[in-house]
Amino acid sequence: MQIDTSPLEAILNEAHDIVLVGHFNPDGDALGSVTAAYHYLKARGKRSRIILPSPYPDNMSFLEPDDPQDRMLICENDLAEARRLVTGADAVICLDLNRLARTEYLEDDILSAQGKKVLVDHHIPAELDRFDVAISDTGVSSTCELLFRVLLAMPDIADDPARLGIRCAESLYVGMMTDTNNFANSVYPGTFDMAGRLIGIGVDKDGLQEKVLSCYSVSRTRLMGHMVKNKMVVLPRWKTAYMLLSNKEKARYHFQPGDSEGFVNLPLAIASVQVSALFTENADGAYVRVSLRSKGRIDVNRFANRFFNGGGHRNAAGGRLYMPLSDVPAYFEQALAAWPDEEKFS
Ligand SMILES: [Mn+2]
Repeated sequence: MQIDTSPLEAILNEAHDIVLVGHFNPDGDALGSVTAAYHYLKARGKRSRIILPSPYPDNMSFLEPDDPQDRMLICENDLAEARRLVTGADAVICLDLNRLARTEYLEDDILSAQGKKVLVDHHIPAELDRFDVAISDTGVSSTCELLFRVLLAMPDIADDPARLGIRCAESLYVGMMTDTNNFANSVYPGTFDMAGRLIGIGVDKDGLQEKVLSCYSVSRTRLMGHMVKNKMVVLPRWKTAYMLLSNKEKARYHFQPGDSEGFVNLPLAIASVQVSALFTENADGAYVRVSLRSKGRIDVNRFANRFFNGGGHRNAAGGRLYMPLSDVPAYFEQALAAWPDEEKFS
């Protein structure tokens, strides 16, 4: 993969204050990519601030920049400050999102900001024309893998991963590891190449795995058991399984952000299940979060697009439903029945 980084290089050369923006409900790839970019820019002598729409899972706090002044800013804690930073930035770099609406609060602010707009993302392209520079590739595991390629192509790194520094390298590894579900999905030859090169410069693979993937509470593990045993509905006719997670259950199991990470993958361990869905009531009850996973050529991106106000990738997508959780099963079964065959396979 050859990436022409000269337009990005030109923007970075001119910019002094930069903001790095991730998506709502930030996951490992969002956090990995914004923090990796932060460390790279810092080493280049640039000031940057990370802005996230909503809080991140506790187990990712080790990715926080060391400098207290540079701590990640959460819109839900201080939206006015987030807007001020976006407005005043010389460059706004969005990572791991394909639509500005995924920033939840900042779409209009980013659009009207004076600074240059940059996108680095691996979702199906949607709004490339809204950016001055858009680096978008779906043929990678994660935004972190794409960012790794971009950084290696920058003149100051010159294809030498050792020049990234260990914090940057760790962040990149975390995003790739979490988005691939620890090398289980969306893995390309380049993904292993990246992993090998990062481990080669000292990234502690086992340590990161333990910190990020083996980090849950007792109650989270019990909630997972409850979901599989009591909530999973299998629809043999559609080779599909789904689970509903209500706010009541979240309270009962002391739910923390990130606790339902991975739940949607569990039914895919069943041989006869090709599609899995998790429907989670949002904390304020305003909508239901939809997570979809599929095996092989079944395309849940277009399914999410048509029926669930969302999108993503072929085998992993998400969206929202604006209806009570209790109405979801009937809607979901209707959607499965109405899913056109020509959109089902890609
Ligand atoms: Mn991602």
